Amino acid sequence: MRVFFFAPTLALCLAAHATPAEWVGAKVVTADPERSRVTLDHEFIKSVNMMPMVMPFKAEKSVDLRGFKAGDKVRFRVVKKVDHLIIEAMEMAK
Ligand SMILES: [Cu+2]
Repeated sequence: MRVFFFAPTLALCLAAHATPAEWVGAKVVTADPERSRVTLDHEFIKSVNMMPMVMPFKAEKSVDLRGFKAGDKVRFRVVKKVDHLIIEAMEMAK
């Protein structure tokens, strides 16, 4: 039984040490759902200490970009993958 509990426990431990991604406000500049790419005019991103700017992002396959167009006010979460950022969630801002 013990061996079955080992892997989940380790995963939880690693997750607890990762910086939790926060929601960041942004405005859509361009959206390319076919290539899972979106250019955002984003606010300060605390988790990676990035100043506000316009920049392109790649989104995870699970993020559906079809509902977004230039000018939309959104909020998104990014995760750091080695040397780049990838969007793991994005939705319209309220
Ligand atoms: Cu940036």
